[in-house]
Amino acid sequence: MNDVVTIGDAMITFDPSSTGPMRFVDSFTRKVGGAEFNVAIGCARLGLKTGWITRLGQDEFGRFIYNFARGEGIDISEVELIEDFPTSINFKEIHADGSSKTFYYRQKSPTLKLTAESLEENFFEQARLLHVTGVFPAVNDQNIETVDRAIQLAKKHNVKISLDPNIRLKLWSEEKAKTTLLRWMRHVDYLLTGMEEAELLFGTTDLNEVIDLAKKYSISHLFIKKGEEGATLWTNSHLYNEPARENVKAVDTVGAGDGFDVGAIYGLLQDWSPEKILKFANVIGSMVVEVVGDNEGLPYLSEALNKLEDKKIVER
Ligand code: KDG
Repeated sequence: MNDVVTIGDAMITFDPSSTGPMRFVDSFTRKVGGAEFNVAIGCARLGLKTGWITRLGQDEFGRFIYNFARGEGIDISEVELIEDFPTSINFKEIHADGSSKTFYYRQKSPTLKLTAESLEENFFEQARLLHVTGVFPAVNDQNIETVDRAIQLAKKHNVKISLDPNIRLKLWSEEKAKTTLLRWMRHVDYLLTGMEEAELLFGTTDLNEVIDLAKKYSISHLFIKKGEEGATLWTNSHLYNEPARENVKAVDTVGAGDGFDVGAIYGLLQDWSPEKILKFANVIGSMVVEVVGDNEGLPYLSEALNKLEDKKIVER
């Protein structure tokens, strides 16, 4: 039985050896990435039983990701390697302030071989939470149908649903992102979004209006991620605000939102107080930006709890 189930398109991520425009970078390090995959890695590191549904190419990169996921202790029973479909890749450009650009090579993604019909109902039956984001459905239209079915199965088995809009306008249009994600909104229990994405979806940056819409969709927990300014959580008619962790030196901001989601999911599944959930989510997001790579900064539970409690650790 898995606590968390997610579904996504993973990539080999090439991290640049130097900052600045990618055309001047002459070497890269091979890592792995993918928004939903990052969340799976983070949840597994915290000790949650985590299942991941995907298709990878039957190639060297696909085998590397498969073994990586297995090494992290993720349930890969719903991962298959597909012949003649290359594993997706992306190259990152990182700037001196930690911000970045991404260049995708993920057409003819192996997830084209993952259909709604191929989802195993028993994978959802005993899960506690299904995490979906806007990246997987943006990769190809068929993935939208697959998420439709995943949501249907989750609802059938009373599995909570978390959604991170993760809107990638290099992959789909604003209009399509909006129509698709809003169609799923009434099934969402936990919405984890930035204000920019909320504006694209709901047409407003007024927090009260966003809360009213969340109520309309029966969202029980609305998280607003604000990066260096911390985060806000609206739940049970209350609004909670937590500042970001202090003295964080960001070297690579990619994956920070996924880290936040991991902390929020963990806290929600432990039934923690809203304040503690927010703080933990902020802490994990901040740990991700302190390390180069989309998921290398995702902590093990003891590391995250030490940071949460601000414990001084003897390192040598
Ligand atoms: O959230 C981090 C992801 O953006 C990264 O790992 C790669 O999935 C990815 C994407 O689509 O950009």
